Amino acid sequence: MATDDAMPARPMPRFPDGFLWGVSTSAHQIEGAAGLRGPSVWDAFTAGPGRVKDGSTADVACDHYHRYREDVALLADLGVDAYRFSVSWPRVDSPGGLDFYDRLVDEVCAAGVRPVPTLFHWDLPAGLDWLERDTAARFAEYVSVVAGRLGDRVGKWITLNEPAEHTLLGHALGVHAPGRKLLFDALPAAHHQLLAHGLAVRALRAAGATDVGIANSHGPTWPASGDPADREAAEFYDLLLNRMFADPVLTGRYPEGVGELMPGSPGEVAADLEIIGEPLDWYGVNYYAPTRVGAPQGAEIEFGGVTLPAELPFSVREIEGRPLTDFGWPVVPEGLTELLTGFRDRYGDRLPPVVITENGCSYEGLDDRDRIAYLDGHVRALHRAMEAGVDVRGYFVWSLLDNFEWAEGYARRFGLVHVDFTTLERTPKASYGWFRDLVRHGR
Ligand code: IFM
Repeated sequence: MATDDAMPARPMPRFPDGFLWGVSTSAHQIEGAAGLRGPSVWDAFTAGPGRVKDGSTADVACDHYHRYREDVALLADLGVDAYRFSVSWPRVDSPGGLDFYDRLVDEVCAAGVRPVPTLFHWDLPAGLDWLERDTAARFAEYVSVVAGRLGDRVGKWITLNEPAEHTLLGHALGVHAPGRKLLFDALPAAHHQLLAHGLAVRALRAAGATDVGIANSHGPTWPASGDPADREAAEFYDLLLNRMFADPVLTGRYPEGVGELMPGSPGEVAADLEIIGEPLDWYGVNYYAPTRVGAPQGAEIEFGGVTLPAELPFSVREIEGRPLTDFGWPVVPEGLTELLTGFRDRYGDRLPPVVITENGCSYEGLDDRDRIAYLDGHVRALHRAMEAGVDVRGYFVWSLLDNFEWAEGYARRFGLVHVDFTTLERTPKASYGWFRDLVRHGR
Protein backbone atom coordinates (compact mmCIF):
# COMPACT_ATOMS: atom_id res chain seq x y z
CA MET A 1 0.00 0.00 0.00
CA ALA A 2 1.28 3.46 -0.89
CA THR A 3 1.84 5.91 1.91
CA ASP A 4 0.14 9.30 2.03
CA ASP A 5 3.23 11.10 0.85
CA ALA A 6 3.31 8.80 -2.18
CA MET A 7 -0.07 10.21 -3.19
CA PRO A 8 -0.05 12.52 -6.19
CA ALA A 9 -0.03 16.16 -5.13
CA ARG A 10 1.43 17.91 -8.18
CA PRO A 11 -1.06 19.53 -10.58
CA MET A 12 -1.79 17.39 -13.61
CA PRO A 13 -0.62 18.87 -16.92
CA ARG A 14 -3.38 19.96 -19.27
CA PHE A 15 -4.46 17.77 -22.14
CA PRO A 16 -5.66 19.19 -25.46
CA ASP A 17 -9.33 19.92 -26.09
CA GLY A 18 -11.05 16.90 -27.56
CA PHE A 19 -8.71 14.43 -25.84
CA LEU A 20 -10.80 11.31 -25.22
CA TRP A 21 -10.99 10.05 -21.64
CA GLY A 22 -12.55 6.65 -21.27
CA VAL A 23 -12.78 3.29 -19.54
CA SER A 24 -12.65 -0.21 -21.04
CA THR A 25 -14.32 -3.56 -20.40
CA SER A 26 -14.89 -6.75 -22.40
CA ALA A 27 -17.97 -8.88 -22.92
CA HIS A 28 -16.78 -12.21 -21.56
CA GLN A 29 -15.27 -10.58 -18.49
CA ILE A 30 -18.40 -8.71 -17.36
CA GLU A 31 -21.61 -9.74 -19.12
CA GLY A 32 -22.52 -13.11 -17.59
CA ALA A 33 -25.93 -14.31 -18.92
CA ALA A 34 -24.09 -17.27 -20.42
CA GLY A 35 -27.38 -19.06 -21.06
CA LEU A 36 -28.45 -16.28 -23.43
CA ARG A 37 -25.60 -16.77 -25.87
CA GLY A 38 -23.85 -19.60 -27.65
CA PRO A 39 -20.72 -21.12 -26.07
CA SER A 40 -17.31 -19.64 -26.74
CA VAL A 41 -13.87 -21.22 -26.59
CA TRP A 42 -13.55 -19.67 -23.14
CA ASP A 43 -16.55 -21.60 -21.80
CA ALA A 44 -15.00 -24.87 -22.96
CA PHE A 45 -11.58 -23.92 -21.59
CA THR A 46 -12.94 -22.81 -18.21
CA ALA A 47 -14.79 -26.10 -17.80
CA GLY A 48 -11.47 -27.99 -17.76
CA PRO A 49 -10.00 -28.73 -14.31
CA GLY A 50 -7.31 -26.41 -12.97
CA ARG A 51 -7.48 -23.94 -15.84
CA VAL A 52 -8.86 -20.99 -13.89
CA LYS A 53 -6.97 -20.51 -10.65
CA ASP A 54 -9.95 -19.96 -8.35
CA GLY A 55 -12.06 -22.54 -10.21
CA SER A 56 -14.58 -19.85 -11.24
CA THR A 57 -16.42 -19.34 -14.52
CA ALA A 58 -17.71 -16.24 -16.32
CA ASP A 59 -21.29 -17.56 -16.37
CA VAL A 60 -22.48 -14.69 -14.18
CA ALA A 61 -19.37 -12.46 -13.94
CA CYS A 62 -20.65 -8.92 -13.15
CA ASP A 63 -24.08 -9.76 -14.62
CA HIS A 64 -23.63 -6.67 -16.74
CA TYR A 65 -26.09 -8.12 -19.27
CA HIS A 66 -28.90 -7.52 -16.78
CA ARG A 67 -27.34 -4.57 -14.94
CA TYR A 68 -26.02 -2.53 -17.85
CA ARG A 69 -28.21 0.45 -16.96
CA GLU A 70 -26.59 0.66 -13.53
CA ASP A 71 -23.15 0.39 -15.14
CA VAL A 72 -23.90 3.07 -17.71
CA ALA A 73 -25.08 5.31 -14.85
CA LEU A 74 -21.64 4.78 -13.29
CA LEU A 75 -20.05 5.84 -16.59
CA ALA A 76 -22.21 8.94 -16.73
CA ASP A 77 -21.33 9.87 -13.18
CA LEU A 78 -17.65 9.28 -13.92
CA GLY A 79 -17.98 11.83 -16.70
CA VAL A 80 -15.92 9.96 -19.28
CA ASP A 81 -16.17 10.86 -22.96
CA ALA A 82 -16.08 7.29 -24.21
CA TYR A 83 -16.79 3.72 -23.19
CA ARG A 84 -14.85 0.86 -24.76
CA PHE A 85 -16.69 -2.47 -24.46
CA SER A 86 -16.63 -5.58 -26.61
CA VAL A 87 -19.30 -7.29 -28.64
CA SER A 88 -19.55 -11.02 -27.99
CA TRP A 89 -19.56 -12.88 -31.30
CA PRO A 90 -21.29 -15.95 -29.75
CA ARG A 91 -24.02 -13.66 -28.41
CA VAL A 92 -24.52 -11.99 -31.78
CA ASP A 93 -24.82 -15.49 -33.28
CA SER A 94 -27.67 -16.26 -30.84
CA PRO A 95 -31.31 -15.20 -31.24
CA GLY A 96 -31.83 -11.70 -29.87
CA GLY A 97 -28.12 -11.30 -29.10
CA LEU A 98 -27.59 -8.18 -31.17
CA ASP A 99 -30.61 -6.58 -29.47
CA PHE A 100 -28.57 -6.40 -26.28
CA TYR A 101 -25.91 -4.26 -27.97
CA ASP A 102 -28.64 -2.11 -29.47
CA ARG A 103 -29.96 -1.40 -25.99
CA LEU A 104 -26.49 -0.90 -24.57
CA VAL A 105 -25.43 1.54 -27.30
CA ASP A 106 -28.68 3.50 -26.89
CA GLU A 107 -28.12 3.73 -23.15
CA VAL A 108 -24.47 4.79 -23.54
CA CYS A 109 -25.38 7.46 -26.11
CA ALA A 110 -28.24 8.72 -23.94
CA ALA A 111 -25.71 9.17 -21.12
CA GLY A 112 -23.68 11.46 -23.40
CA VAL A 113 -20.86 8.92 -23.71
CA ARG A 114 -19.40 7.68 -27.02
CA PRO A 115 -19.66 3.91 -27.49
CA VAL A 116 -16.41 2.31 -28.72
CA PRO A 117 -17.01 -1.37 -29.45
CA THR A 118 -14.25 -3.93 -29.84
CA LEU A 119 -15.39 -6.65 -32.22
CA PHE A 120 -13.23 -9.47 -30.88
CA HIS A 121 -11.92 -9.72 -27.33
CA TRP A 122 -10.97 -13.43 -27.21
CA ASP A 123 -14.42 -15.07 -26.87
CA LEU A 124 -14.40 -16.91 -30.20
CA PRO A 125 -17.58 -18.94 -30.83
CA ALA A 126 -16.98 -22.60 -29.91
CA GLY A 127 -16.40 -24.56 -33.09
CA LEU A 128 -14.38 -21.81 -34.75
CA ASP A 129 -10.61 -21.87 -34.69
CA TRP A 130 -8.01 -19.21 -35.52
CA LEU A 131 -5.78 -21.93 -36.94
CA GLU A 132 -8.30 -22.10 -39.78
CA ARG A 133 -8.04 -19.40 -42.42
CA ASP A 134 -11.80 -19.42 -42.97
CA THR A 135 -12.32 -17.93 -39.48
CA ALA A 136 -11.03 -14.60 -40.82
CA ALA A 137 -13.71 -14.53 -43.52
CA ARG A 138 -16.39 -15.55 -40.99
CA PHE A 139 -15.24 -12.70 -38.73
CA ALA A 140 -15.66 -10.17 -41.54
CA GLU A 141 -19.23 -11.40 -42.13
CA TYR A 142 -20.04 -11.01 -38.44
CA VAL A 143 -18.47 -7.54 -38.42
CA SER A 144 -20.68 -6.47 -41.35
CA VAL A 145 -23.76 -7.60 -39.45
CA VAL A 146 -22.77 -5.69 -36.29
CA ALA A 147 -21.79 -2.57 -38.23
CA GLY A 148 -25.05 -2.69 -40.17
CA ARG A 149 -27.00 -2.70 -36.92
CA LEU A 150 -24.98 -0.31 -34.71
CA GLY A 151 -23.24 1.90 -37.27
CA ASP A 152 -25.87 4.64 -37.09
CA ARG A 153 -24.80 5.35 -33.47
CA VAL A 154 -21.22 4.05 -33.30
CA GLY A 155 -18.45 6.14 -34.85
CA LYS A 156 -15.30 4.64 -33.39
CA TRP A 157 -14.58 0.93 -33.87
CA ILE A 158 -11.89 -1.48 -32.70
CA THR A 159 -11.37 -4.65 -34.72
CA LEU A 160 -9.38 -6.92 -32.36
CA ASN A 161 -8.08 -6.85 -28.84
CA GLU A 162 -4.49 -8.03 -28.27
CA PRO A 163 -4.01 -10.72 -30.92
CA ALA A 164 -0.50 -11.15 -29.45
CA GLU A 165 -1.81 -12.32 -26.06
CA HIS A 166 -4.56 -14.41 -27.63
CA THR A 167 -1.93 -16.16 -29.75
CA LEU A 168 0.81 -16.52 -27.16
CA LEU A 169 -1.29 -17.36 -24.09
CA GLY A 170 -4.07 -19.23 -25.87
CA HIS A 171 -2.33 -21.08 -28.70
CA ALA A 172 1.37 -21.22 -27.80
CA LEU A 173 1.44 -21.63 -24.01
CA GLY A 174 -2.00 -23.11 -23.34
CA VAL A 175 -2.86 -20.95 -20.31
CA HIS A 176 -5.79 -19.19 -22.02
CA ALA A 177 -8.50 -20.54 -24.30
CA PRO A 178 -8.39 -22.52 -26.49
CA GLY A 179 -5.58 -24.03 -24.38
CA ARG A 180 -3.18 -25.13 -27.11
CA LYS A 181 0.53 -25.57 -26.37
CA LEU A 182 1.88 -25.27 -29.89
CA LEU A 183 4.78 -22.90 -29.18
CA PHE A 184 5.91 -21.59 -32.58
CA ASP A 185 3.35 -23.69 -34.45
CA ALA A 186 0.82 -21.16 -33.08
CA LEU A 187 1.90 -18.57 -35.68
CA PRO A 188 -0.98 -19.31 -38.10
CA ALA A 189 -3.38 -18.20 -35.35
CA ALA A 190 -1.60 -14.83 -35.37
CA HIS A 191 -1.69 -14.52 -39.15
CA HIS A 192 -5.38 -15.39 -39.39
CA GLN A 193 -6.30 -12.88 -36.69
CA LEU A 194 -4.31 -10.21 -38.50
CA LEU A 195 -6.06 -11.13 -41.74
CA ALA A 196 -9.38 -10.95 -39.87
CA HIS A 197 -8.39 -7.47 -38.70
CA GLY A 198 -7.70 -6.30 -42.27
CA LEU A 199 -10.91 -7.82 -43.61
CA ALA A 200 -12.83 -6.22 -40.74
CA VAL A 201 -11.37 -2.80 -41.55
CA ARG A 202 -12.65 -3.21 -45.10
CA ALA A 203 -16.05 -4.45 -43.91
CA LEU A 204 -16.40 -1.51 -41.50
CA ARG A 205 -15.43 1.00 -44.19
CA ALA A 206 -17.91 -0.62 -46.59
CA ALA A 207 -20.55 -0.02 -43.90
CA GLY A 208 -19.59 3.67 -43.79
CA ALA A 209 -17.21 3.70 -40.78
CA THR A 210 -14.51 6.35 -40.85
CA ASP A 211 -12.86 5.94 -37.44
CA VAL A 212 -11.34 2.47 -37.24
CA GLY A 213 -8.48 1.13 -35.11
CA ILE A 214 -7.09 -1.95 -33.38
CA ALA A 215 -6.07 -2.50 -29.72
CA ASN A 216 -2.62 -4.11 -29.71
CA SER A 217 -0.69 -4.78 -26.51
CA HIS A 218 2.83 -3.43 -26.44
CA GLY A 219 5.62 -2.74 -24.00
CA PRO A 220 9.30 -1.84 -24.13
CA THR A 221 11.65 -4.82 -24.00
CA TRP A 222 14.72 -4.26 -21.87
CA PRO A 223 17.76 -6.51 -22.33
CA ALA A 224 18.82 -8.05 -18.99
CA SER A 225 22.41 -6.88 -19.63
CA GLY A 226 24.70 -5.60 -22.38
CA ASP A 227 25.75 -9.18 -23.11
CA PRO A 228 25.09 -9.97 -26.82
CA ALA A 229 23.13 -13.12 -25.90
CA ASP A 230 20.78 -11.08 -23.67
CA ARG A 231 20.42 -8.41 -26.35
CA GLU A 232 19.59 -10.97 -28.99
CA ALA A 233 16.99 -12.60 -26.73
CA ALA A 234 15.43 -9.19 -25.99
CA GLU A 235 15.26 -8.38 -29.69
CA PHE A 236 13.52 -11.67 -30.29
CA TYR A 237 10.96 -10.93 -27.55
CA ASP A 238 10.39 -7.45 -29.01
CA LEU A 239 9.70 -9.11 -32.35
CA LEU A 240 7.22 -11.53 -30.79
CA LEU A 241 5.26 -9.05 -28.70
CA ASN A 242 5.63 -5.79 -30.57
CA ARG A 243 6.85 -5.99 -34.14
CA MET A 244 5.03 -9.14 -35.26
CA PHE A 245 1.71 -7.40 -34.61
CA ALA A 246 2.55 -3.74 -35.25
CA ASP A 247 4.68 -4.06 -38.42
CA PRO A 248 2.08 -5.81 -40.60
CA VAL A 249 -0.73 -3.52 -39.43
CA LEU A 250 1.28 -0.29 -39.78
CA THR A 251 3.58 -1.11 -42.70
CA GLY A 252 1.94 -4.03 -44.50
CA ARG A 253 5.07 -6.14 -43.92
CA TYR A 254 6.18 -8.74 -41.42
CA PRO A 255 9.57 -8.26 -39.77
CA GLU A 256 12.36 -10.01 -41.63
CA GLY A 257 12.13 -13.79 -41.41
CA VAL A 258 8.60 -13.88 -40.02
CA GLY A 259 6.55 -13.91 -43.25
CA GLU A 260 8.19 -17.22 -44.25
CA LEU A 261 6.77 -18.83 -41.11
CA MET A 262 3.20 -17.85 -41.90
CA PRO A 263 0.72 -20.16 -43.64
CA GLY A 264 0.47 -19.96 -47.44
CA SER A 265 2.87 -19.41 -50.33
CA PRO A 266 4.96 -16.20 -50.38
CA GLY A 267 2.49 -14.77 -52.92
CA GLU A 268 -0.49 -15.59 -50.70
CA VAL A 269 1.12 -14.08 -47.61
CA ALA A 270 2.00 -10.95 -49.61
CA ALA A 271 -1.62 -10.66 -50.79
CA ASP A 272 -2.84 -11.06 -47.19
CA LEU A 273 -0.44 -8.34 -46.06
CA GLU A 274 -2.06 -5.92 -48.52
CA ILE A 275 -5.29 -6.46 -46.58
CA ILE A 276 -3.67 -6.49 -43.13
CA GLY A 277 -1.87 -3.21 -43.84
CA GLU A 278 -5.06 -1.33 -44.75
CA PRO A 279 -4.32 2.16 -43.32
CA LEU A 280 -6.01 2.84 -39.99
CA ASP A 281 -7.58 6.02 -38.66
CA TRP A 282 -5.84 5.49 -35.31
CA TYR A 283 -3.75 2.89 -33.51
CA GLY A 284 -4.74 1.53 -30.09
CA VAL A 285 -2.05 0.62 -27.58
CA ASN A 286 -2.67 -1.41 -24.42
CA TYR A 287 0.22 -0.78 -22.02
CA TYR A 288 0.85 -2.34 -18.63
CA ALA A 289 4.64 -2.74 -18.07
CA PRO A 290 7.97 -3.28 -19.82
CA THR A 291 9.60 -6.73 -19.87
CA ARG A 292 13.23 -7.44 -18.98
CA VAL A 293 14.51 -10.25 -21.14
CA GLY A 294 17.70 -12.29 -21.21
CA ALA A 295 19.17 -15.35 -22.88
CA PRO A 296 17.43 -18.68 -22.13
CA GLN A 297 18.36 -20.21 -18.79
CA GLY A 298 17.32 -23.78 -19.52
CA ALA A 299 14.60 -23.80 -16.88
CA GLU A 300 10.92 -22.96 -16.57
CA ILE A 301 10.19 -19.40 -15.45
CA GLU A 302 7.19 -18.00 -13.57
CA PHE A 303 6.16 -14.75 -15.26
CA GLY A 304 2.99 -12.77 -14.48
CA GLY A 305 1.07 -15.86 -13.42
CA VAL A 306 2.31 -17.93 -16.40
CA THR A 307 4.89 -20.72 -16.45
CA LEU A 308 7.16 -20.19 -19.45
CA PRO A 309 8.68 -23.44 -20.78
CA ALA A 310 12.44 -23.91 -20.71
CA GLU A 311 12.71 -24.41 -24.48
CA LEU A 312 11.82 -20.78 -25.34
CA PRO A 313 14.72 -18.84 -26.89
CA PHE A 314 14.55 -16.18 -24.15
CA SER A 315 14.00 -15.89 -20.41
CA VAL A 316 12.07 -13.21 -18.57
CA ARG A 317 13.89 -11.57 -15.66
CA GLU A 318 12.72 -9.54 -12.71
CA ILE A 319 12.67 -5.74 -13.00
CA GLU A 320 14.18 -4.86 -9.66
CA GLY A 321 13.48 -1.89 -7.41
CA ARG A 322 9.95 -1.25 -8.59
CA PRO A 323 6.67 -1.56 -6.74
CA LEU A 324 4.63 -4.53 -7.90
CA THR A 325 0.88 -4.73 -8.46
CA ASP A 326 -1.06 -7.57 -6.85
CA PHE A 327 -0.52 -9.45 -10.12
CA GLY A 328 3.24 -9.07 -9.62
CA TRP A 329 3.61 -6.69 -12.56
CA PRO A 330 6.23 -3.95 -12.05
CA VAL A 331 5.01 -0.35 -12.01
CA VAL A 332 7.06 1.55 -14.62
CA PRO A 333 5.20 4.64 -15.87
CA GLU A 334 8.12 5.96 -17.93
CA GLY A 335 7.89 2.72 -19.93
CA LEU A 336 4.83 4.26 -21.54
CA THR A 337 6.78 7.36 -22.66
CA GLU A 338 9.56 5.13 -23.96
CA LEU A 339 7.11 2.89 -25.80
CA LEU A 340 5.29 5.75 -27.52
CA THR A 341 8.36 7.74 -28.51
CA GLY A 342 9.97 4.48 -29.66
CA PHE A 343 6.95 3.72 -31.84
CA ARG A 344 7.03 7.20 -33.31
CA ASP A 345 10.73 6.75 -34.13
CA ARG A 346 10.23 3.25 -35.52
CA TYR A 347 7.13 3.86 -37.64
CA GLY A 348 7.34 7.60 -38.42
CA ASP A 349 4.54 8.76 -40.71
CA ARG A 350 3.06 5.30 -40.84
CA LEU A 351 1.92 5.62 -37.23
CA PRO A 352 -1.54 7.22 -37.19
CA PRO A 353 -2.76 9.05 -34.07
CA VAL A 354 -2.48 6.79 -31.03
CA VAL A 355 -5.13 6.02 -28.41
CA ILE A 356 -4.20 4.23 -25.19
CA THR A 357 -6.97 1.65 -25.26
CA GLU A 358 -5.96 0.01 -21.94
CA ASN A 359 -3.85 0.92 -18.95
CA GLY A 360 -4.45 -0.16 -15.38
CA CYS A 361 -3.44 -2.40 -12.50
CA SER A 362 -4.76 -5.02 -10.09
CA TYR A 363 -5.00 -4.05 -6.43
CA GLU A 364 -7.36 -5.06 -3.64
CA GLY A 365 -9.44 -2.65 -1.59
CA LEU A 366 -11.74 0.33 -1.89
CA ASP A 367 -9.19 2.87 -0.68
CA ASP A 368 -6.98 2.00 -3.66
CA ARG A 369 -4.25 4.61 -3.39
CA ASP A 370 -1.82 2.33 -5.18
CA ARG A 371 -4.10 2.40 -8.23
CA ILE A 372 -4.31 6.18 -8.05
CA ALA A 373 -0.53 6.41 -7.88
CA TYR A 374 -0.23 3.99 -10.83
CA LEU A 375 -2.73 5.85 -13.01
CA ASP A 376 -1.37 9.26 -12.05
CA GLY A 377 2.15 8.20 -13.02
CA HIS A 378 1.02 6.75 -16.33
CA VAL A 379 -1.13 9.72 -17.32
CA ARG A 380 1.86 12.01 -16.69
CA ALA A 381 4.12 9.66 -18.67
CA LEU A 382 1.62 9.81 -21.51
CA HIS A 383 1.67 13.59 -21.40
CA ARG A 384 5.47 13.53 -21.61
CA ALA A 385 5.23 11.45 -24.79
CA MET A 386 2.82 14.03 -26.21
CA GLU A 387 5.22 16.84 -25.29
CA ALA A 388 7.90 14.87 -27.15
CA GLY A 389 5.70 15.04 -30.24
CA VAL A 390 3.70 11.78 -30.20
CA ASP A 391 0.15 12.38 -31.41
CA VAL A 392 -1.98 10.73 -28.69
CA ARG A 393 -5.73 11.34 -28.80
CA GLY A 394 -7.15 9.37 -25.88
CA TYR A 395 -6.63 7.29 -22.74
CA PHE A 396 -8.84 4.44 -21.50
CA VAL A 397 -8.45 2.91 -18.04
CA TRP A 398 -8.70 -0.85 -17.74
CA SER A 399 -11.22 -1.32 -16.25
CA LEU A 400 -14.55 0.19 -15.22
CA LEU A 401 -15.44 -2.84 -13.08
CA ASP A 402 -13.65 -5.62 -11.24
CA ASN A 403 -14.26 -8.60 -13.51
CA PHE A 404 -13.35 -12.12 -14.62
CA GLU A 405 -9.60 -11.86 -15.15
CA TRP A 406 -9.32 -14.91 -17.42
CA ALA A 407 -7.12 -17.69 -15.96
CA GLU A 408 -6.84 -15.73 -12.70
CA GLY A 409 -10.62 -15.82 -12.15
CA TYR A 410 -11.92 -13.12 -9.83
CA ALA A 411 -8.72 -12.88 -7.77
CA ARG A 412 -7.29 -9.91 -9.69
CA ARG A 413 -9.21 -6.68 -9.35
CA PHE A 414 -8.59 -4.06 -12.05
CA GLY A 415 -11.78 -1.99 -11.56
CA LEU A 416 -12.35 1.65 -10.65
CA VAL A 417 -15.56 0.16 -9.26
CA HIS A 418 -15.51 -2.73 -6.79
CA VAL A 419 -17.85 -5.62 -7.52
CA ASP A 420 -18.95 -7.95 -4.72
CA PHE A 421 -19.17 -11.22 -6.65
CA THR A 422 -21.67 -12.66 -4.16
CA THR A 423 -24.22 -9.83 -4.13
CA LEU A 424 -23.05 -8.17 -7.39
CA GLU A 425 -23.19 -4.84 -5.61
CA ARG A 426 -21.07 -2.12 -7.23
CA THR A 427 -19.08 0.30 -5.04
CA PRO A 428 -16.91 3.04 -6.55
CA LYS A 429 -13.35 2.97 -5.23
CA ALA A 430 -11.19 5.98 -4.33
CA SER A 431 -9.65 5.74 -7.83
CA TYR A 432 -13.08 6.28 -9.38
CA GLY A 433 -13.30 9.67 -7.65
CA TRP A 434 -9.73 10.46 -8.65
CA PHE A 435 -10.39 9.65 -12.31
CA ARG A 436 -13.62 11.67 -12.29
CA ASP A 437 -11.63 14.69 -11.08
CA LEU A 438 -8.97 14.10 -13.70
CA VAL A 439 -11.51 13.88 -16.49
CA ARG A 440 -13.11 17.16 -15.41
CA HIS A 441 -9.74 18.84 -15.08
CA GLY A 442 -8.42 17.36 -18.34
CA ARG A 443 -11.23 19.03 -20.20
O1 IFM B 1 -8.12 -8.18 -18.43
C1 IFM B 1 -7.18 -8.05 -19.45
C2 IFM B 1 -7.86 -7.66 -20.75
O2 IFM B 1 -8.85 -8.56 -21.10
C3 IFM B 1 -6.84 -7.60 -21.87
N1 IFM B 1 -5.72 -6.77 -21.50
C4 IFM B 1 -5.09 -7.00 -20.23
C5 IFM B 1 -6.14 -6.99 -19.12
C6 IFM B 1 -5.48 -7.25 -17.76
O3 IFM B 1 -4.83 -8.47 -17.75
